[in-house]
Amino acid sequence: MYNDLIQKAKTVLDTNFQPGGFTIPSKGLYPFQWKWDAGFIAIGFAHYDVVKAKKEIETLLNAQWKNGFIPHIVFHTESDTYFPGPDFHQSHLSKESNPDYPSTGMVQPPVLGFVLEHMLNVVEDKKAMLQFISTQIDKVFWNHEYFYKERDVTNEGLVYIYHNWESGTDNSPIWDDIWATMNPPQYTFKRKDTSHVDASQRPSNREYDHYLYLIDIAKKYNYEDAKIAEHSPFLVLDPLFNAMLIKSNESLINLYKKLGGHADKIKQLETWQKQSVASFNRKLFNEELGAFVHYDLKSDQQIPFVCSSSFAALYAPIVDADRTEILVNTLQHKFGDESLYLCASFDPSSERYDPKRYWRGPVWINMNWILYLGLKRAGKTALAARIKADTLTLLKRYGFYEYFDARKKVPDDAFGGYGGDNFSWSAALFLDFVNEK
Ligand code: 9WN
Repeated sequence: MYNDLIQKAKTVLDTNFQPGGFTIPSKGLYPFQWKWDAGFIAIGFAHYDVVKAKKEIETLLNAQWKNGFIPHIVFHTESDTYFPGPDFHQSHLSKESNPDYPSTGMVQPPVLGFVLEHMLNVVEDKKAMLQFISTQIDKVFWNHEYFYKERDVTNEGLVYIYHNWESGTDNSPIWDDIWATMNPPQYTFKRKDTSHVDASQRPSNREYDHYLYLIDIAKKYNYEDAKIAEHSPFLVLDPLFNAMLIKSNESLINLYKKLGGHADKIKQLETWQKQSVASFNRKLFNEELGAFVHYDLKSDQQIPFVCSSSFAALYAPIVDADRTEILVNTLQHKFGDESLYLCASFDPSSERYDPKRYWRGPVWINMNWILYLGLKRAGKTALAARIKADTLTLLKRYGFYEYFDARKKVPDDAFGGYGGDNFSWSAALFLDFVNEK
């Protein structure tokens, strides 16, 4: 049924795979290796080219810093089609950075634990994959150790992000109130993204000023975590980021058990996990909204908006039966209107919702994949089936775009595929959806 599209998805991935052994998310727009993209891409490759799948993980982990940090972008090669590049980020300012790999000084959601477990589930030759995992898993464990040591300022088992790009959901309306507390200078720079993508689908220039200013603050303190935590106006507990960490903790425990030994690491992961799960439920649940929300550590209060990140917890061992009902109810009520594809990235009833612009409303395939697996885990098979069907419909209707209009009927029959075309994780996760056993 999907034979043509499967072939196209493989072509997208194979074309985006670079001689250096990593895959770019989209030609021109994103010419380097991104962390959470690499994880989703490796899952796609695991379905038909295990060598590339392993290479993707290896190449990313080679860029790990001395303190276990894994950067959000690794600048393996030079390119002048993206801003801000290595010259702006200057990772060398950090004494912890990896001198062999210029990178950014920020992170992205910790997907690698569950990516390794998912790759193992997908491949035929489990023995060979486990052998590969045994060579990489300690680096992922060490990355979690970094998070718990350096990014858990309140000692609650929840890790903060200091930049919207760390969340992966870059210009979500969630950050608007934080921007309102800042007054960054107006930067003079040449946007590169808007030469690849219509400006109406991307963040505004003023939003970019905020993004760049946060990086400048981090640079001023040579990317030292404690100093960033003290001085950055942006310090947030993100429910997607922390759910990914908890899911990956669970996967690391499962994988270490399969590998045998490693009792000390399993014990450590279980200790982190217990505290993280309890704090996640206590601090990030908003009773009134019936969903998990972001928490602003600077103003010491929740950010009361529902977005697709609010439901990521379903994919991890976080939510009890009662809360699952509440959460699924909110998802259905707020996002489940039949005129919309699941799942808009931001509450469609909010005045901040924008169906075209980046993370302010459109549907993203990686979020749908997380929510799909989460709903399945929660036993909500009908809603899970709907989100999978919607995902496949969108990809068939528009192709492997970066994000999609959630409206089934786009005004004036306009084209609803947005952002970069031939986008790697849309192709990769399509392969995972259609090859599901
Ligand atoms: C900044 C690569 C990345 C994704 C992010 C997505 C977008 C970058 C940008 O592209 O962000 O990291 O320049 O807009 O928001 O989730 O990892 O695909």
